[in-house]
Amino acid sequence: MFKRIGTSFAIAILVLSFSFAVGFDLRAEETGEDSVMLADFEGWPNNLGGDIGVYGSLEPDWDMKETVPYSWVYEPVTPGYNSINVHDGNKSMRLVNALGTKPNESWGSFAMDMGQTIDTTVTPKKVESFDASGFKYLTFWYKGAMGGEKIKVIMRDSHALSYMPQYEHPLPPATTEWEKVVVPLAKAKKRIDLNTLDNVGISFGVDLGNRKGAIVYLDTFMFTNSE
Ligand SMILES: [Ca+2]
Repeated sequence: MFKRIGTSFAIAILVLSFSFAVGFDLRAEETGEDSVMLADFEGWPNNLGGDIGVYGSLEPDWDMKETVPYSWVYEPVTPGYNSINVHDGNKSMRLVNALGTKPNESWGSFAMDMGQTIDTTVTPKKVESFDASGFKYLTFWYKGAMGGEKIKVIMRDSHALSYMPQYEHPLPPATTEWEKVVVPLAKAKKRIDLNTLDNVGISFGVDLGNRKGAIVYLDTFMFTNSE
């Protein structure tokens, strides 16, 4: 009798522990405590619901899109598509310098809002800020078409008075392989308010030493606690 009760009790404890384990796993995944996807470019707009945009020398000439490479989501319907230019899933982001509507602009940038647009009547436009203070790193992958392409990570918070980046993080020149970038947010924290992050982007223009027609691919932007 005692033995049977003991066994049932042990099984009950086992089942209970198992449910707890599963419960905790699900919760971690649902809330994304360890990492949050900012942009995988598989859906629209970005994974946080914010707009994406390309400006300056990166602005595409859509009339030429069948024959001239352009800055935008790189996907199976893109002319000349090759899956080696995608790191995860079927889509990445392609940046093309100075082949669009502003070939002589000295700067070019790609920008991602951290949340939905709230007010477009002010400058910079107001968006739903993202609290990145619980994460140690911003990580993503990049790959050049030729190698040697130069990019910089740029960030802006809700206190910014203009669209000029408040924090810039230079990177080694791209190679023709996919390279992982790990930006330590502790460094950014000295210049921007991570509690109300509004925009994360990439600078990729002539001003960084890029030639006309330089191409770089980006994929899988995440906020994470592990490198
Ligand atoms: Ca992707």
